[in-house]
Amino acid sequence: MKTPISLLFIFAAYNLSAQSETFAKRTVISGLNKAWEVVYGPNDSLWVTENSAYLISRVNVANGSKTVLLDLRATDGTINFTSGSGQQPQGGLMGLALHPNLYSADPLVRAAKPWVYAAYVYNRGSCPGTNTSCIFTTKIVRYTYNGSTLSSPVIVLDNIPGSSDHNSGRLIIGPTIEAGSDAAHTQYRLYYTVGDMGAGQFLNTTRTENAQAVNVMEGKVLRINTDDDGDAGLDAWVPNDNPFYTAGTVTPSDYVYSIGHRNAQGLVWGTSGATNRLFSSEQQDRSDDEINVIEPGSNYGWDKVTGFCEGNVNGFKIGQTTNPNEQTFCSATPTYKDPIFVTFTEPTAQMGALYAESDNSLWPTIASSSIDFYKQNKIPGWNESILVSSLKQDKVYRIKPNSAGTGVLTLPNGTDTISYFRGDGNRIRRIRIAPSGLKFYVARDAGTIMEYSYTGVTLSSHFTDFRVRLTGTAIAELTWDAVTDQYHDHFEIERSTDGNNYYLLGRYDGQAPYKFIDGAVQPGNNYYRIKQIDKDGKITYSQAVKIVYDPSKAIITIYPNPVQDDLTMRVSVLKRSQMKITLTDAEGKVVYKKQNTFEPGINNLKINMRSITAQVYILRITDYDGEIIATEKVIKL
Ligand SMILES: [Ca+2]
Ligand SMILES: [Ca+2]
Ligand SMILES: [Ca+2]
Repeated sequence: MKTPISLLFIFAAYNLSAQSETFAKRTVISGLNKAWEVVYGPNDSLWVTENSAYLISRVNVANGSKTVLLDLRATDGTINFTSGSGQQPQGGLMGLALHPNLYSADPLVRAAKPWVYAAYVYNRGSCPGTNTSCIFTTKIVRYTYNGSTLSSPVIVLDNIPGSSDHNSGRLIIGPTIEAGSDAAHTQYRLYYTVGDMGAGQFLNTTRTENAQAVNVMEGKVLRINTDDDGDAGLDAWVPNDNPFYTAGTVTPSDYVYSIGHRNAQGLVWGTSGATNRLFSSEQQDRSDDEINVIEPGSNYGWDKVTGFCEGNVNGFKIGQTTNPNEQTFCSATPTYKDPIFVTFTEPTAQMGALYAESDNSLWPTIASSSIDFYKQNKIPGWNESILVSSLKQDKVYRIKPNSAGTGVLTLPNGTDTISYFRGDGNRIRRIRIAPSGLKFYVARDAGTIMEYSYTGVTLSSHFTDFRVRLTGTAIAELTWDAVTDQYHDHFEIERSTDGNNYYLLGRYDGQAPYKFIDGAVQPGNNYYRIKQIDKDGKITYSQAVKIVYDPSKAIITIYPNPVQDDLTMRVSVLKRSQMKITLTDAEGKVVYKKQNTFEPGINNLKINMRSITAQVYILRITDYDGEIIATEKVIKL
């Protein structure tokens, strides 16, 4: 029976063709006791968890030197097992997340929330029956980072079920401060994956499958507070807007964000189109490894559905379901959500042969171990891609979700997947993208972390930002940022009053900073765009920016910029006007929002920027009807 399966697999793998981009590689560090999580930390460091050694360390990217920040086996006596064979649960020390404040250049911001979160299996409990693995327990703990050690453990969530298999264990923090009923409930949230404990297979053949049981944490994505929200008891760490939250005694379902997961070891937020989405990579059984878009309250199907809800496993045991009918379950379950992608699948006609194949290396799965999101205009074609690492195939796969988050796009090789970073040892545990978008870190179970540096051509001329603001009567100032290469010749500035027919306003031949003044802004709608022209005539357009010029409305100036303390907006209006001011970071996260009424004449409005992280922000001022009056790039020092 091996032959047909392995032939099928080779055929499927052939479609996942290899890369054309080039990379230089080096080993950052070796000799690790299996790096499980790798986080790109402040000051070009990699923060690493070693799963059976229970060490949390900081690795200097440049020279590979390792500083142990916490040795859990030495400090936590509740870890009651060794790393020896038959003792160590799957994973062990797993997820790690750094509070966003730790990335701030402002020491006061860092000192306010110097927190690091780790998830680990700590208790080996009863081992019922000879054919059942031990029941372990997992917890999520918050530590305080003082620059050289992690101390002051605070238990965020305890009594998460653990197993010898399928603990999942990925821990991340959402990209935005998430709203709550008051200041204490408004904070960043943790997202954590718990697997199905391997129920129904190998040592856990008789373990109950709980992925569909809302009030058991197994087979779930959990959502948890990063800080005490002031509620009594355990509720201090439960976000009150979780989809299954009920006030009163805290139960496991209060933490649950989504259900029906088998083993989601990858979890990442990414912006595709204009929407922040939570993507997961999930290991399925004999085929159908999934990429999902995780939404609150949704059901991802395990152990009633695997891969798409098309019936390919109908009649074949999945999890503890001996005779599944995928379509029957999906039509009876309105919260069910299909994956956006499966790496390999098999039709029903091949399932019998696949189930007869005992060598799991021949199953058409990749055993996805992690996922990261590429949001950079650096490597041509890569912006808004997902990278997925695999334990089985010694590869990192790139796929590109569509902007609606419902499926994936076709890549330049004509298929949905391109693979990278092959040939340096098997079992890739983690892929991490550096903030530069040009370096990639790959942790392998062999104990190494490799760095792959992109050596190809980076995107030629492209626009990274374009802003327009009214600076006086019928006067608009246009400023833009663009990356240009040796083929760049000049820019042309165009304007339209209908967003369709553009007219040339002028030409810019100089160097950065790029700036153009339009001294004849039209009353009503004005659309602007910048055209970049190469020496050979090749053209790239910026996005269009629309402003509305109503001479009766407002003239706005903003200073100082860059700003350290207070940003002053000087707003001159002819009549009483209500405006909305928002400040967003590069990822679209709103860090400041205010509605203000301006009185006729000159108004000064100050925004206190002291506690805001040092980076580039976009300030938008819109009028009561939502029309943009001005957008401005603000640099916080
Ligand atoms: Ca709460
Ligand atoms: Ca699924
Ligand atoms: Ca299916």
